[in-house]
Amino acid sequence: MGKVPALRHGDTVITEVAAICTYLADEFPNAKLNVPIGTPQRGVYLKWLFSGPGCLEAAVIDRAAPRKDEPRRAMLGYGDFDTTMDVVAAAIAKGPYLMGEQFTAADVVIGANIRWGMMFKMVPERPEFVAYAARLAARPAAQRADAKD
Ligand SMILES: N[C@@H](CCC(=O)N[C@@H](CS)C(=O)NCC(=O)O)C(=O)O
Repeated sequence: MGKVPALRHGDTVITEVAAICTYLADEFPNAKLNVPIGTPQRGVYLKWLFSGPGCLEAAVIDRAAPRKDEPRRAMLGYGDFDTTMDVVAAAIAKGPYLMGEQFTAADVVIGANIRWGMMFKMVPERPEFVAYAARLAARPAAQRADAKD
């Protein structure tokens, strides 16, 4: 499918941002980017990982490239754009990260979407989003990644 990004780890090739991030977080638990099986909050963590591509990305892309016919709300996995933004904004307003004090792979997925979306004026520059993107960008690992990019 020509997918970007794609990760090769040994003989395994993984595509889909959320799958890549979930895989790396589980494969390298010492980095503490996952919420392990058996932790009650893992359900919330998985919810955010799946809602990155399932809701946030879909809402943003639909807004940027509108459909010819307005789909019925119930047909969209994300409901509507404004609700999707409100839900993410409320979650990160509690902060500093989606899972509270722990920075996880879910922040990599959702945070990249928010940052990229604001960069291209596809996500509104709400104060919660601007502050969250700044928190993520200030992380040393993000700065190392940006320097390589
Ligand atoms: N939903 C994608 C987001 C990344 C994405 O949109 N990738 C685009 C390129 S930026 C892609 O691979 N498109 C397929 C193509 O260009 O053929 C994922 O989770 O990997």
